[in-house]
Amino acid sequence: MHTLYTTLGSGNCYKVQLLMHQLNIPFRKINIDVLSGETKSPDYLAINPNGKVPFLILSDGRMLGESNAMLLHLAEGTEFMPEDRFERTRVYEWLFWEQSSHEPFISPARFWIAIMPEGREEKAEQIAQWQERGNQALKFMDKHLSRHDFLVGDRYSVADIGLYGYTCVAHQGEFDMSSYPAVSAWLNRIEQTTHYSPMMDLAQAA
Ligand SMILES: N[C@@H](CCC(=O)N[C@@H](CS)C(=O)NCC(=O)O)C(=O)O
Repeated sequence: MHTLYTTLGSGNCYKVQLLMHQLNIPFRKINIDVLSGETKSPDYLAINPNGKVPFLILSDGRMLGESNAMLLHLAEGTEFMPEDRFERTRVYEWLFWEQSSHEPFISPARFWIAIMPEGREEKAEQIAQWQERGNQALKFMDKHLSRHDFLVGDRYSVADIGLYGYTCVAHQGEFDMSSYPAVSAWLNRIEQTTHYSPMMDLAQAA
């Protein structure tokens, strides 16, 4: 069985759990307390020297960091990964974009507003910058999704799961989702897919 090191409330951890849940892949979940610094503890660094979650140990003992690398590995050969070469490349394109132009802005804005609000005042200037860049990302997604039901090939794929991880909690970073009707409709569409489960349900599952 695979083992996933994860933490509560992380979109990066959630996306991997959601894919495994939807693929019905059994896995052992080990919760790491990021807020108390457990990712930087000697015990955890001995497992993952990069000191981050999620971290996946495959059933054969091989290890993987980076949520989107995990998504690509787990989706290979399933209905979540297109067979067509160009569509596969489009999946990579969205997942690379998520880590460069979406998650780095939406995730910290949400973190300092909803998860660590005691730091909000001190971070106010940065939060405003993250919100500006996050809004650019949501606008870009909205334009694409106003013409397509899903991100790649008009069918649900691992690209949607990768982007869903933090888009579904963007409102917690005070992103006004009513400004993004196509993104909101896409979130609803994902929530209707087979074996979909919300972030907190999967976080609390054994
Ligand atoms: N690019 C990485 C980001 C991983 C990441 O930043 N994880 C955060 C939680 S979402 C973390 O481990 N933070 C704790 C730390 O940096 O010590 C991925 O997609 O997996």
